[in-house]
Amino acid sequence: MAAAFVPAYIGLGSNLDDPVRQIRSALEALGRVRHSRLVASSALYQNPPMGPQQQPEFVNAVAGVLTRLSPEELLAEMQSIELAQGRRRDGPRWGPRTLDLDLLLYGDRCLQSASLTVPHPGLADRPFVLLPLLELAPGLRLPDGTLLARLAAAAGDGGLVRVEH
Ligand code: A4P
Ligand code: MG
Repeated sequence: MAAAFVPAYIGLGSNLDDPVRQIRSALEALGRVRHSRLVASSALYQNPPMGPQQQPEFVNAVAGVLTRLSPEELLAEMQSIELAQGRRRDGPRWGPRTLDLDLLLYGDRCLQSASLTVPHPGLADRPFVLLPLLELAPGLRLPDGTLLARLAAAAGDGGLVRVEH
């Protein structure tokens, strides 16, 4: 466990079994992760699927946490939330899922192991990650110094529509 709280950002995505409910219940579960605090969550955004097109639209959001867990410990907590919400890992790549939780950023750390790549490799070009992240952290820079706002402007709006509640 880390000696101090580290800010981390988590991407949430769902396109099965009432995606809005899946995202809301995942946010609640993230609020209960040990040695961690959920400090911010973006709006929910509906948007077309990246990858195979013959699947339902996704709902995506981003959460900000402060955590004393290591990146691997935090990933394990995220995976148990996915499992608790009926996530199965036997579908096609980029196929439909009840819940996908991706560790986008863990402080300024760059990690590459068999189980974890941080920053998340898809972060830089996915509007459904960049726009909710920008909402939470407009001045954020990635560990390599790139300004998030610059990536978001380059990626475009990705057809994101804010889910009203
Ligand atoms: N892993 C490595 N790094 C990370 C990280 N930073 N965060 C490993 C989370 N996991 C990480 O993940 C496979 C393995 O990646 C994990 O066991 C972990 O050790 P997974 O969640 O089982 O697989 P996946 O999510 O199906 O694969 P992948 O390639 O991560 O899919 P993506 O990139 O998440 O894409 N369209 C829209 N509009 N919105 C979406 O959210 N999502 C996907 C899935 C496709 N199309 C989408 C969306
Ligand atoms: Mg994933």
